[in-house]
Formats: sequence, structure tokens, C-alpha cells
Amino acid sequence: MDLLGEGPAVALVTGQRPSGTPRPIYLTTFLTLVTALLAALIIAPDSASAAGVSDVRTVHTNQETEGDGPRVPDIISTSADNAVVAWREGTLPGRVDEGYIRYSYTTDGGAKWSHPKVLAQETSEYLWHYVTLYQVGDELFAYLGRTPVLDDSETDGDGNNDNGLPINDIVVKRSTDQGHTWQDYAVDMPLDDPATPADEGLGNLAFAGRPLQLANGDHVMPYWASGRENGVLYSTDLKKWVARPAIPDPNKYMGGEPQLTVSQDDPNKLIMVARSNYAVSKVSAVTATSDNGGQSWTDWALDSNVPSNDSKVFFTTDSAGRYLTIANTSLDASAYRKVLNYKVKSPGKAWAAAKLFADGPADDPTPAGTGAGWDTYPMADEYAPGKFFVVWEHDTSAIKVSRLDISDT
Ligand SMILES: [Ca+2]
Ligand SMILES: [Ca+2]
Ligand SMILES: [Ca+2]
Ligand SMILES: [Ca+2]
Repeated sequence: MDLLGEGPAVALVTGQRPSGTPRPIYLTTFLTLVTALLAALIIAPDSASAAGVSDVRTVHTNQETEGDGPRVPDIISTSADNAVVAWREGTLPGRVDEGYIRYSYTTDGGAKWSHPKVLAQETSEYLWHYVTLYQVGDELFAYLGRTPVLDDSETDGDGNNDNGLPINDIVVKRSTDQGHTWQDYAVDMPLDDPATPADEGLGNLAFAGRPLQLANGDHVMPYWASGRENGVLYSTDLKKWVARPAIPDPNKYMGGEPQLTVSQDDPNKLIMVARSNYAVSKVSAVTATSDNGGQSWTDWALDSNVPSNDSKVFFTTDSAGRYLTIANTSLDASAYRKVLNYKVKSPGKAWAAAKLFADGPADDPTPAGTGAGWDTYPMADEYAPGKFFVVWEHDTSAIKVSRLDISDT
């Protein structure tokens, strides 16, 4: 059966993503090789393998912030040299999951990052909860969840919005210069307006995982919303987005921050991977699959191969069909969110053992008073086969980026 009636319903996006600015690829590749060879000779004579984690950089640090610091970053690489990172930065004491949205870009493969710029400023009325990035051809899109400064519905009765909810608008920005500048881009999202009694759509519609483009050109974007409903929005034109049904959750796994990718075994099957609720599992993510572009899903089920520790699980399929997951995995509550590991599964093989991805200093200043030593909330983007830029938050005081090379696995 042809799932969408137009050839393969789903195909690996990474394999079909058009390149960015045209460039002499052989020259670039040659220079990259020369540079890498020189770097290996000069800097790392004891490096036995190119594989694994390298080139860790701090994109941005803020030890003075009064909210919950620079957090929840995302990254898109448009080439081996060019990438853009965006994140939320807290601004108000005692308030979490809200702030303004900043971004920084590199043009030299991550060695240097631009001074942070503002993607979405806070105002007297509004703050921002999240930013999620998506590349379609030469265009980049940033999806931003807006939240009010004031919120009378909270039980503390102080009238302030202390938790980044409700989401009362979704704003989209578009860049055509690899994330250096951004312009407003109007969209129609199925979001409930919390100020009206009518039901206009999903409550607190939020995006934490990367959208992907189906083989027929349409787009699917993983969402989560009030009640920990997870599913995909669907769009044919990147303008109007329609919600498809939520993933059934009869066992109350309460998935969150879902990541969407394509099965390494079946290009017509979507896989959703999400953090589970700590009350359900401290060790395993939940997964579900769809063979019709997200119009229906299998029930959420625990997957013991994919770790989750009550925080975001990054999960993708690379251009060679490998699964890559990066997540916090510790069973020790004292190590909550403090260590990131990664795992790889090549097509037709079992999951390889977890390897250390990041564990930064435990004694950083954590301006908000929480998150000391955290290394958490990873996102990644493949810039060459099996090679990724990865971004994550450290200590609620820094945004970090490194390379991760799984090409020899
Ligand atoms: Ca309040
Ligand atoms: Ca609130
Ligand atoms: Ca409403
Ligand atoms: Ca750490």
C-alpha cells in the first residue's frame, strides 16, 4: 500500500537535503582534509582515531542571569563550516522556562562563534518559552513559543507567570543567510488561545524536536501539548499547520519533548522518541511508530535500548541509516542531568554500548541556583555523513557545542 498515494511516504531527509550555498565541493573537501591533517599533527599527535567527541567549545556563557540561565538550545548546520545555535536565556529572578531567545553562528566550523544576537526580545507583555530550528533547502526556520509576563491562574497568587505557561502564541522567523539574520514569517498554528473559552486547538503547543520533510515534499513536526499529548503537525506549505491525532498512551508513560525520525528499516515508517515520566521509568525512553505519516500511531512503549532520565532525549537517523541517541542516563539522583552519553545503532545490528558524550565541571556557578554541573538537553545536526555538530546546555550558565563523529561505527 502506498501510504500517502504519492510514492514513498517518508524518506530520509538527511539524504535528500539540498546543499546550501553552492561551493566548489572538492576544493572545500580537500582544504578540510588538509586542515584536519594539520590540526591532528600540531594539536593532537596522540589522537588514535577521528571518531568520537572533539572540538568542545563554549558558544556563550552568562553567569549573571537572573532567570534559569541559558538553556534548551538547538542547532542547524548548513555546511561543515557554517552552523547556527539558538537558545532561551532567563531574565527574571525565580522564573523558569521563560526568557528571551538569543542566537550565535559560526563560519569556521565551530572554532569561533559570533557575539550573541537577539532572535526574540522580551517585552513588558511577553516572554519566550522555546526555540526550535528547521532547515528546508536554503531556508532556515525558527519556531518560538510565546508566554505572558503576567498569569493570574497560578496558585501562588502573585500574578506573575513563573513557569513559562501558558503558550499564547507561536511566532516563526525565517533566515535565508544561514542564520545570520532573521525575518518574521507568518504561520497558522493549531494553538488554543488561553484567553478565550473556545477551543481553538492544542493547549500549550510546544516543539522540542526537529521537523522533517517527507518524500512528497510535505512537512511533519513533532509536538507535545497539555496533558502530555504528543503527535505531529502536518503542513504542505510551511504556512498552515494541522494537528494530527495524539499518540495513544494507555499506560500513562506521559512522553515529552518528542523527537521525530525515520526508521532505519523502513523508509515509510516514522519513529517518535520521547522522555518518559520519572514516575514511570528512570532509565528508558518511550517510542511509537507510524506508517502513515503520523495520521495514526502505535501506543507509546518503553524501549530499554534508548535511555531517558526525565529530560530531553535527542534521537535521529543519519544519512547512512544509523540511529544516534544522546541522553542523560544516570540512575543516581545526585547525578541527575549531569552526564550525557551517546549510543549508535547501525542498520541490521544491535545497539552499541553507550559512550561518554559530555560531563563538564560540577562546580560552575549556576546563577539560578539550580542545575550545577548539568550537561543536558542535547540537539544535533549532521554536517557530513556520520558527522554532527551537537549543542547542549551546561550548568544553566553556558551553551556548548562539539563535534561528534560516528562515521566509523
Ligand atoms: Ca506566579
Ligand atoms: Ca504560568
Ligand atoms: Ca481558547
Ligand atoms: Ca556534568
